[in-house]
Amino acid sequence: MGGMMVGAAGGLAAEPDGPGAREGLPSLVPLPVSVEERSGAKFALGSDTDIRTEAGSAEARRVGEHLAEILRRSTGYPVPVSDASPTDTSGIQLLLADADPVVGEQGYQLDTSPDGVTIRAEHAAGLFSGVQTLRQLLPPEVESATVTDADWTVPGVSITDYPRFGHRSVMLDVARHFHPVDHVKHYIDQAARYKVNHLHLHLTDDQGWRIQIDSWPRLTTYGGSTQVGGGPGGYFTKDDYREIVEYAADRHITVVPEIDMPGHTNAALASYAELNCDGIAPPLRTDIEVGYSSLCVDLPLTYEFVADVIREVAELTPGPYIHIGGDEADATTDEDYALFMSRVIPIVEATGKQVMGWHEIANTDIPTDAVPQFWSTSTSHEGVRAAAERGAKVLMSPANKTYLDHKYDATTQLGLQWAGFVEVRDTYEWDPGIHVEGVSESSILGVESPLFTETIVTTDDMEYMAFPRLPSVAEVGWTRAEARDWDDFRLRLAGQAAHWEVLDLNFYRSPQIPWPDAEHPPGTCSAPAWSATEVYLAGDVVSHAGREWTAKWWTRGEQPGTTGEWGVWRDEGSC
Ligand code: TNX
Repeated sequence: MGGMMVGAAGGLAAEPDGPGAREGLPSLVPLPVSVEERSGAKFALGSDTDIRTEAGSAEARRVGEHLAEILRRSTGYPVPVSDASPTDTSGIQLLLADADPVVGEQGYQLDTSPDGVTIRAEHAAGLFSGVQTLRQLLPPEVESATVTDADWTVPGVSITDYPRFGHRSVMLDVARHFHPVDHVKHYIDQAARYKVNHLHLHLTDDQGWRIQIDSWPRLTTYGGSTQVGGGPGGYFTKDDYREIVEYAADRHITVVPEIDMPGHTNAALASYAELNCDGIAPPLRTDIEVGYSSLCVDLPLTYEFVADVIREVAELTPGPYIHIGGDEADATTDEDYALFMSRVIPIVEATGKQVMGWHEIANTDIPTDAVPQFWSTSTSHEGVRAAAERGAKVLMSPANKTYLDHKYDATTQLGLQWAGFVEVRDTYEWDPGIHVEGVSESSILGVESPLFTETIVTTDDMEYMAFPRLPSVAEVGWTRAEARDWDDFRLRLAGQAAHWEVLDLNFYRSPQIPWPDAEHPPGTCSAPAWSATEVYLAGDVVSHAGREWTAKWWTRGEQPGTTGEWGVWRDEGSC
């Protein structure tokens, strides 16, 4: 059965394996630790394929049901799910025994044989990750919402895989524009595909309060009644919120709720006059200014308010973290900010939860189990460095690398740009383990890509900003730095597009990625591929990103398609 090691290229160059086989291995994102191709071990799903899950494990069964649902929807096969038995090893097996211990808490092994696919892990989280890999190994039609005809073959592979960082997160701001439960579930589905395992919900901000708090009902009935631009806003009832938490948990995603304070609190201050130092409620705000609001640090009622809110939010939170914001508190003096945090952090800890906060919290005396979230565009921060030195873990979301609300380039209609443009390559080429001075790999909890929503209204907007950057940051969080290579990644990312087409995702067709062209499948360009190090003269023709380009004058290192109308390369169309 001679295995062939597939390196960072993820098997793109593998040989076709008999008539009707799809060429090579499908591209995988995030790139697994090791993928060995096993020609002759491919498995064809059929109407008799079943799923067998570790006997006695309700969690493994849930993962099996999740996979069955996807397969039934697209293949139309019945795909029954039952207990695994040692005597029948055919079909799709999801097992919690005999995994190589190297896979750890979240990793898995996936092996195909002509009789089936076996995924082994130590925990259900690993099985779930293995199932996401299996989805990418199947033809893109597996994502179809209706029964489709396709060659339901899984290529012969042996994969061992586990993440670099245990905490891989996305953030969604439901405060600037309210995003109802359906939008959130949709986002969870997209994130889960790329092995993201946390969802940070930015639940409160100046423009709206989005989570029901029984002891302070006007926070939502009044404070949730509008949003950026003046639309009707909205909020999650506790039942809505529980529904999100459960939906996420079914996809092995833990929800981290954020109550942003002491700044970003205009909606709360507008809802309750008595929370203001002067006793006067400000009007609701629908603009996107930041840094003007602050809870009243000297007021005893402020801490009763915080304790009530945190208690009710903690009750809704099975996960270990509560995020207390703490960013951009420009209307709070440094002394007041430190005093506020010294009183609020113990309130959170009294509920048994761990504190997360934007990195400004590290300017105060935070406990070592509090997690500062680094969002700066700079690569040094004294407070964060000192917290890490004392043993704190840091969550990495540098704005110029991970902010999904930022414009890709000058032509992007949506988004902000205070941290500069954030193209796909920017989100890929950085290393969380060495990004911040004095904060080493062992101090990094993980990586997050935040989606602030000042300009983001619809699910189409969300998709456009998140794809393809969300999968890129997801790979930064999952795959070891030594195994990551931009030239390889862009090809694998291009390979994801076929799945996104089936899902009807509104993704941004970055000129940095060689997207497949349905009429001109990749590989039919005859001109030599553009190379960043080659010197080209006027008239030279290259192929790049599935298109042909002619140089207008001498050039080196300037990528075709990135410099617009006045660039050196003339676009001759797709090839
Ligand atoms: C800064 S990042 C903010 C948010 C904005 C975002 C827009 C951070 C911790 N605070 O209030 O929505 O920029 O990119």
